[in-house]
Amino acid sequence: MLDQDQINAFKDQGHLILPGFVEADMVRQWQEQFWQHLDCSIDEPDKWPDRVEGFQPDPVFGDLPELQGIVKQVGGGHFSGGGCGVLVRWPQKQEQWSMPESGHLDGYPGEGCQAVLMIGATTYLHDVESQGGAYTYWPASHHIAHRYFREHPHQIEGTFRETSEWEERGWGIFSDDSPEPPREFVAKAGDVILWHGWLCHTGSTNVRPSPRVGFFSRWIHEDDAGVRKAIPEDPWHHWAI
Ligand SMILES: O=C(O)CCC(=O)C(=O)O
Ligand SMILES: [Fe+2]
Repeated sequence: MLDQDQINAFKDQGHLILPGFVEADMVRQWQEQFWQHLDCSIDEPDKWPDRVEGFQPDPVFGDLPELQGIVKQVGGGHFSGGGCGVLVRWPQKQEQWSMPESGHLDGYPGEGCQAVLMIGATTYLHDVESQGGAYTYWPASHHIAHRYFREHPHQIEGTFRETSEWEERGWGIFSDDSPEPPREFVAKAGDVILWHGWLCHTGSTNVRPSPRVGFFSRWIHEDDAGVRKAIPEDPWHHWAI
């Protein structure tokens, strides 16, 4: 469960970092499962596959009781989802690293809006250093999306990608006016970042020797259609915090 200071920081910054959230023993088990699935080890880069298919940790990240407890706390029991996306960014040492220039909001993969994301959680299977393929985000940018969708409530359906502003700025609509520059989630294995569904974010290039193995869990509101119908003045209207 989060304490009041953590809740305040999450609301203010649109994200919250929980160091050492996943127990070391769990991380070790997940590491074993992962490398067993790939039939090689982290010390055998020559054997690493290009793509990782069909891997799910057991238990899945989104099922960890401590994480479910937090999601229940912040969503008042009305958020549904969890699961575990597994996103691997293998080292690309020949690439030049630079900080990503723009990000995206989850929920808008193709045309239209898949669902309005409420909260996401990300952890790493191995430590990730700077320029190591970190999840990268614009701190406090969730306020920008809230302002934008208050002004343009229908664009919640994804039609912001049909506007002239989009032509000019793309996803910059949700990050250009961010109070701070983008930041990498540089973290130890098992550290967790909770992020508001409207936090602008993206992946980044990995030019370090270690693979970036990210686990992603996401929750939407059980009444997603209702959430889309009106953008409340209080950005926390659908939350329990
Ligand atoms: O790989 C990352 O760190 C970010 C991936 C991402 O933004 C996504 O899967 O929606
Ligand atoms: Fe994303």
